Amino acid sequence: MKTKLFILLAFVVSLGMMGCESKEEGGGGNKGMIGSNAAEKVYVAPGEHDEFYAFMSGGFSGQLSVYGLPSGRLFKVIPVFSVDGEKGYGFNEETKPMLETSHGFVPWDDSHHPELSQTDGVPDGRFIFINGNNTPRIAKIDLKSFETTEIIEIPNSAGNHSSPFTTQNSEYVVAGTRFSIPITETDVSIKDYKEKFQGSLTFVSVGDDEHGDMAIDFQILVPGYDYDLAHAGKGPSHGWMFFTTYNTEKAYTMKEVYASQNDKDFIAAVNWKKAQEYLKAGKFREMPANYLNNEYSEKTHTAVSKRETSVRVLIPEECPGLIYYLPTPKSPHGVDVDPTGEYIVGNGKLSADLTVHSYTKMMKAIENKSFEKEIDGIPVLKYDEVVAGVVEKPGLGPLHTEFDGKGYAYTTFFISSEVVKWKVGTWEIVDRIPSYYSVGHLMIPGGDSRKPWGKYLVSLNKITKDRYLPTGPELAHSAQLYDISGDKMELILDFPTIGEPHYAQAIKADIIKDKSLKYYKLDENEHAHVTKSEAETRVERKGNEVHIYMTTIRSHFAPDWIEGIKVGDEVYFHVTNLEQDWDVPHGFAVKGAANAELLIMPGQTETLKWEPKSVGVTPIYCTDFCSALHQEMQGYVRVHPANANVELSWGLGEDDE
Ligand code: K7E
Ligand code: CUA
Repeated sequence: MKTKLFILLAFVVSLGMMGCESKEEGGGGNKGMIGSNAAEKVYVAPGEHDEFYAFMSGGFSGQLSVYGLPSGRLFKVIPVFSVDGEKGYGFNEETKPMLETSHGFVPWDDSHHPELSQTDGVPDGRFIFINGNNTPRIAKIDLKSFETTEIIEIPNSAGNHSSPFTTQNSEYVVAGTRFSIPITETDVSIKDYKEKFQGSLTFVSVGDDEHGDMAIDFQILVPGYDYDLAHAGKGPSHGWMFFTTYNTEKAYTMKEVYASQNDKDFIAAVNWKKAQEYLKAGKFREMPANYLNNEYSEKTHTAVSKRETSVRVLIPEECPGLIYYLPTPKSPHGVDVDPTGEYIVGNGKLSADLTVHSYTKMMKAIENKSFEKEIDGIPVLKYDEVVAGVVEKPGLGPLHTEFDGKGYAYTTFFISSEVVKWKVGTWEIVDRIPSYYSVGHLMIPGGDSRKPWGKYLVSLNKITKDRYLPTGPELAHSAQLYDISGDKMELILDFPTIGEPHYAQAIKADIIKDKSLKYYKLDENEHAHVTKSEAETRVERKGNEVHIYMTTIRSHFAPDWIEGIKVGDEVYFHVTNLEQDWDVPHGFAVKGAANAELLIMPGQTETLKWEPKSVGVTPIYCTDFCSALHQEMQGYVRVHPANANVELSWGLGEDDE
């Protein structure tokens, strides 16, 4: 039986892969020949689990999605920066504060880089972080509940792109601004870019307990370039953080031309341990700032926004040894540090070659003061003194590199649409394979850590074209899974993704799955409006506010009928799910409410706000099929005229009495 299924699957998969010819340029002539055992390699039998969790950024969806590898099955979309009607995120009263910023409620963002927390340079399965690119933020998702539990805004930043890459023990996650902006003086002409615009590199500390609280420890004010990506040093280079820059030309207009003039831009190397010494010595400036730190408590099931009013800022000129620039050819995009911590790869988008710097040489150059010049107190190291080697003519448009832990690196090439495998140290190219089409990031499970699980590689592609059944002008973005366990890379699976998956991370499933939360304990629920039993259910009026303390259990709401609400009232349904069992959420929806549903996990309390506009009877019901009598899980609310003189009344089950 099993073999037959494999053969059938192999046939179906290979048909899918080879069935259509691309009419597009840049597709790479090879249609992705599939080895006969590809289906077997990605087949996870019904009821069996995947070997890895993969976390893919949602890009312009603002969310984070969870997949299994090697199957490519989608498990969950975790709402992070964007409201999500499916889960009530950003719609219920409890999670609204998560999306508050200094600009007010921002219901969307553009999220690029998921990054797992690490211990000793290895993903530890505690948290995953992700950046908000548009309104600069970093979010933290707890990998016990798979829920977003904290979002911190980044002040003095615009376009939080080089983020949230972690240090080896998640001492910090970082945020480098992709847009430079006027910082010390804010109301200036755009034409004064060269003189008045500045960049900032932010170091956000992460608590080492189960909460992992984020706080901005310090920022560094840097020249007004575009800070694109980052990666931390590890092993010997632990204590350093590397950021790429482009637009060292400081152009403010027609950047596609004017920001591509210089032969070399820089990788900024920040010695954050030195920064900590300067902080201790008081060599920082306290700068006024305005940003929010939003935290969701899994005890109160409620998020709270805290406003912060200052940041500690370090100025390179006042802090020698804090930061250096490594010249790196042509607008480097990704900066990737190999598992040994020795090699720093600069993926020069517009360069013919791939440049690799040496940490050892960098340290020597610093010791010998081999500086080319200094920019705003930042020494520029001599290129020849820091470069370890170049991978010659590997492809066109290098963007990102990951590692397999066996001495090989894999780099994506957007323009030539391929993944190229090369040997770290000798810089020779050993294999290349097309991607369909125009690959951006790639991801090897643990591939930016000290210990990659070098078995699979996922390419995250920008253009899908003919790979799937057409769905009108908009096509799902696409991921492709390659087996990299042998000498040759082998394409074994295509699967669609949600939004635009820029970067992704993956971790061995064993590290997370047994810690995964099954339900919230009702007796530990500290929500301000919790109702712990049906006996406590009630409806209270405070002026024109009506608070409904409601519970759910298979298969009814308590109460399930309410009268005495009036037009003009502000009604709050505080619904507690009394279930104490895995996978029994209840939904809650109100006809015509200018709101989403609630989706309440077992043991949790959530609140839906409703402002009834007209007189009459309004149905309420459970949206999540929870039992054979789910369809009976419904009720009514009666709304009276604004001037009616009626008392509140409610009930459950008195038909029988
Ligand atoms: Cu290369 Cu935003 Cu990381 Cu997209 S970024 S590809
Ligand atoms: Cu509760 Cu359906």
